[in-house]
Amino acid sequence: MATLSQYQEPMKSILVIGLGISGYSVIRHLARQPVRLTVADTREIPPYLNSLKENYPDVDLVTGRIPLENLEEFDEIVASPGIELPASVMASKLVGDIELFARAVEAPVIGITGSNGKSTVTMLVHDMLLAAGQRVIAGGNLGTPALDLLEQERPDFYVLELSSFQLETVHSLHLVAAVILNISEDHLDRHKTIRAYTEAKLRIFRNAEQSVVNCDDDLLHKASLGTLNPIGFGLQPTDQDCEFGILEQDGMRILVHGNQQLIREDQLSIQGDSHILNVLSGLALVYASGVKLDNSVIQAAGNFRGLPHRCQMVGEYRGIQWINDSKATNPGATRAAIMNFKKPIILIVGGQGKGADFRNLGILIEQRVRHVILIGEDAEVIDAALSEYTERSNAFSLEQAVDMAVKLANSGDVVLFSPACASYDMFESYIHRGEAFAEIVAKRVQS
Ligand code: UMA
Ligand code: ADP
Repeated sequence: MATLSQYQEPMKSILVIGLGISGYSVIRHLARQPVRLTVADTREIPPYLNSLKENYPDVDLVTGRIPLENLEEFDEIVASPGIELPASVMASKLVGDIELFARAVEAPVIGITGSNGKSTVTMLVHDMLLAAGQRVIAGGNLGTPALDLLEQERPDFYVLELSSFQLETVHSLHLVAAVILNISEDHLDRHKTIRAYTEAKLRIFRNAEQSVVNCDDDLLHKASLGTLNPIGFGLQPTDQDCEFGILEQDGMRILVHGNQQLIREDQLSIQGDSHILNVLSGLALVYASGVKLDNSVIQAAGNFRGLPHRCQMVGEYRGIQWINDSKATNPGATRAAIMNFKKPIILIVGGQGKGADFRNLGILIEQRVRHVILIGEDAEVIDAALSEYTERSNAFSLEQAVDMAVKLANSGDVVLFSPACASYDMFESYIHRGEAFAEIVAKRVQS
């Protein structure tokens, strides 16, 4: 007679690619299920190697390479966002941590993507929901990996920052509200074309109950017209398409929802167009999630002081403002940063350009920037792209760049460190880079 075990499905075999923070969160999540796990990483000593050996000795491990030759053996492949896989890896079997999160999550999820402002809006929405008395957990591409969030007590809302890499492998994410804040060139070394990059981002709207749409961006506006229940936001008067917008009164901008005035620009803790847009999108997301925009929510929006390394003032000496915008890892963020200041700018820029076209910054730089100081691996590429515009100098190090800026800046100027590039050529991360800048400014400028 056949036993029950003879009729049981064979154990699923899953390959996890990447043993960084998200790969390890995937292992932790899957290890609770009856599956056979293998993890592979191209690095000989990936970051979570010791934790894996200590806590999950049964997981098969391949280091120094990905076993591309026997992918057929696996029922599913869970790839970390940072790894670029050859096209030969079967798309039907390929997922990422966000897909696993989507299958397991039991509370409403708000999703936020875009080229710039994701982390800021994620934390802003988190603060606004908290002020509304909701239990809320935020993470994803920012801070705690999505799957680790599921280990905490179930909240009223999850707020997820989602990158294009994470969205590429998502199939069943069902968001209560979703936004693409903006699109500008980024990660073209991986996505190859802006179209492929945009398509990855647009996946956030699949199955979203409400889409929050940037009306100032024609491409995004058109692309999201077919989505469910779009709610528009933009730096423009409100109308049917653009529910969250701006009313100008006596030279002052007021953020409005339809005809309802919510908050004046001078009541926000951060000034500048990009922040107004971030607040409008945040308000639209909270509203789209079914939470009332009462006074406590509006106050939380006004009190939000921003995150470190995003247009953060790190000193003001002899009438010169020193701004750390190390998180500007693409030209779009640097464009927004330049636009935020009305004063003459000395711009420190450069690092790893990720294949971006810096010529698009040329005209704005010509109009607003007095001098450009170039640093990092792609300094020459940026120098060539800006050759028709504004004076430029090369610095060998960030210290030298700051010293040059000290000599160039006059009272009333802004020295803006907004690299428009990734940091990995000279630093461990954008955080390390921003801290280095702040320290150098404190040492060399204050003294
Ligand atoms: N890597 C290898 N071999 C491998 C696997 C990875 O060399 O086999 C390299 C990658 O090329 C990359 C690095 O290791 O340079 C990290 O990749 P990863 O996928 O292991 O990354 P994690 O450490 O797990 O972090 C990832 C996100 N990183 C990326 O998408 C590159 C983190 O976003 C995210 O916070 C974390 O998961 C938790 O979800 C960081 C990021 O830079 C902040 N994101 C990009 C951005 O915001 O622009 C998309
Ligand atoms: P992300 O998570 O998308 O990288 P962050 O909130 O960390 O976004 O900000 C990254 C960079 O983008 C910073 O330089 C910041 O000053 C800039 N930024 C913030 N909001 C916007 C916006 N709405 N548009 C363009 N740039 C922005």
